[in-house]
Amino acid sequence: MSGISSSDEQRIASALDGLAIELPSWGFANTGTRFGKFVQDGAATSLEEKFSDAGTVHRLTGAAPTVALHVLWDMPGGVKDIDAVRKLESQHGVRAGSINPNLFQSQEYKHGSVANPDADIRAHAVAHLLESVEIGKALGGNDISIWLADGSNYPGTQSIRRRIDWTQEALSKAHAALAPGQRMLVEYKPFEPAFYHTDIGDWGMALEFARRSGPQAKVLVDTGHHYQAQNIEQIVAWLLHLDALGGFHFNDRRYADDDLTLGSIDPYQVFRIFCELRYDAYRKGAAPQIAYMVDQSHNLKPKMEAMVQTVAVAQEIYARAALVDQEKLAELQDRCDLVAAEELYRGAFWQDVRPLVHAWRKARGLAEDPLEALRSSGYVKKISDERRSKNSGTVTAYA
Ligand code: PSV
Ligand code: MN
Repeated sequence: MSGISSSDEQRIASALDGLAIELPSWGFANTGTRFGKFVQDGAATSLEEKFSDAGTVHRLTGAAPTVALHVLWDMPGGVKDIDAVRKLESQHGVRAGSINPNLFQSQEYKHGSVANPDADIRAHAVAHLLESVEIGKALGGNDISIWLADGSNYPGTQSIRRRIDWTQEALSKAHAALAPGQRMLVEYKPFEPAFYHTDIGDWGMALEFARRSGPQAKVLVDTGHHYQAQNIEQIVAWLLHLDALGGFHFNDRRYADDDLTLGSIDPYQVFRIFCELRYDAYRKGAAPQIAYMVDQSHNLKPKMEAMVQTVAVAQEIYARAALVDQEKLAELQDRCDLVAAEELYRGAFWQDVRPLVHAWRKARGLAEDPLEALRSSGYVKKISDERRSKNSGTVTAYA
């Protein structure tokens, strides 16, 4: 391959060895937009089916060993469902990953969950957070990944300041309940469903909440949760600098929180984010502890294919980022040789590393092309036949 040395190849192989992508259970189910869902015969209709699908993606890619769970959607019985989850883990060869409390769906959360002006509702929300922490503990100290829909739609209708206090109170309580080593990830989002103010609206707010909660709290960056034109890699660089980055929710977008598949619109942005992560590992001599999670909604693409494609894209772009020669880049940056520095950076992005990623898979006994392997496996046909009747008549508007 043009300009790729054997040390580059080794760097790519060890980078890929260290890259694990967590898949969202909800990415296999019938999700869509708020205007409706287009039901797929093979969509997962139960937690068992989600585990089966995630296990299949992992078997095909070797890079997706965990599945993120959303408590209400996947474990409506809370801690009572733990044995069932453990069974599914061993049946399907994938472990439960981050535990996502659901503080946005119930009717009582109309004016917020942990920041609701009603103390009883706040207490109810905190109890759910604490139960989520317990679930995480029981499953092996899994991360708790918190996203709050809390906010308001109209100026003056809610106290931004009091809601800061209430949110902090709840997050501090959740942090105090964590097991040693268990992490709490705080996700931010500037808008939707709240359209005037969101209580955790950006990375500064998430960072401050995390810091005040305690050392096991980190920030989660969902790539879709930014204003247009925001420099996401700079946010990533800052969070890494502060040792405050805990994880990602990967997806792509053209307009807002579109939840499209990773790298489908702007693969260069994914590359720039991965470059910051690679730089951090280079600078510190060890990879940061980051949960690389996917948060996508596949309304039109076939769900299994979309997931396999996402993992493959993540691997390909990560491999390109691993090609950047950090020492050389730093040298060029110090000399302010702008064009040469940019060419080195951009040049890595334009390398076709797919043959090397294929070779990496082959060396590990995996299918060289996991998408092709999925197609020829007959898995999608099988699940479509098995689940068709369960999926018919499930068209409902997306909440
Ligand atoms: C909200 O838009 C979000 O990104 C949060 O992470 C939720 O948990 C997820 O999507 C699924 O609704
Ligand atoms: Mn998210």
